Amino acid sequence: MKTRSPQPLVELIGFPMDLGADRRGVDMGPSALRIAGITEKLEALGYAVIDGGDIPVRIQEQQQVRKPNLKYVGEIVKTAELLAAQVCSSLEAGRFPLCIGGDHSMALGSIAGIAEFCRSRGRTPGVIWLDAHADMNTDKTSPSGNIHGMPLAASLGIGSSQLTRISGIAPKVRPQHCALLAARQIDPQEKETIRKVGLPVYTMTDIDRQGIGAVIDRVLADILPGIDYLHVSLDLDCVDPGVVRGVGTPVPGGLTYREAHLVMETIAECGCMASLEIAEVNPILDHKNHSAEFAAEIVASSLGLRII
Ligand SMILES: [Mn+2]
Repeated sequence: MKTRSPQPLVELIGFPMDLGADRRGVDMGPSALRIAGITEKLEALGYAVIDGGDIPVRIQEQQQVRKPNLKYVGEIVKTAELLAAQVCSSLEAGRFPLCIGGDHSMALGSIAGIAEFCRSRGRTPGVIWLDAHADMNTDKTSPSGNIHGMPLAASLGIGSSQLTRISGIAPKVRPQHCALLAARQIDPQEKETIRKVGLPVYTMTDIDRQGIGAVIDRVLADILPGIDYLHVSLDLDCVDPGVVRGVGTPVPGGLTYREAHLVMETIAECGCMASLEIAEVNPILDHKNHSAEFAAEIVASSLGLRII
């Protein structure tokens, strides 16, 4: 794939969504990231940044759960379509969409927008998914019915058509063009689905054994030749809760501070990332906005911040 232009205009798009998760507070993520100075950090790197504001999401108190196996599906699909349209038009304008969440159901919309953009230009999208979980559940397998555990499956065309058909494209991306990194909590039925579709997964065990540098180099070497477009979807819970505790669903044994930065620095060096999203920042579980500040630094690393 070709590398993107060196300094595209970055468009921030907030997705203040917590309907996809049981634990509340991630709807404040976009605000926490703005307060953490995400715009200023990117401007310091020489980027021009525009803030596209937040996608309007109705609060939980205004709604009811009608489908317990797909909680709040109506509002999540509606807002995902709005996000998809904004991401697609941002890409059409030559910008770099930076989606800030919000729970990880955000990826239903961001990847839908990317798929729409790629389809109209005959391009092949690929996704690097950094997450403690696999997000490969469906309405049939999810123990909770929480949609933030389903967006990777849905993007691959697996699960309820309500989720897979967002923006009218299914599948949006192929398993061989994706990689899941830093996983350490995968449900038994998700494991079956992963094996069935052949999704490449690099668990924390793989990262411990091979080293994060070798793993990210291999992921890029494997997927870049087959794609024209790279999206990175980062669930902040990929990082160890000892480093960031303000995340939606913390799981011990995650990436260290430096491992997380090295992944993003390596992605920056390849100059191949065309869009990025940061999900599951939860200020309620945090202390003095530390986790959003970490997330903002991670974004800066992925867009070229270097130590020297
Ligand atoms: Mn996730």
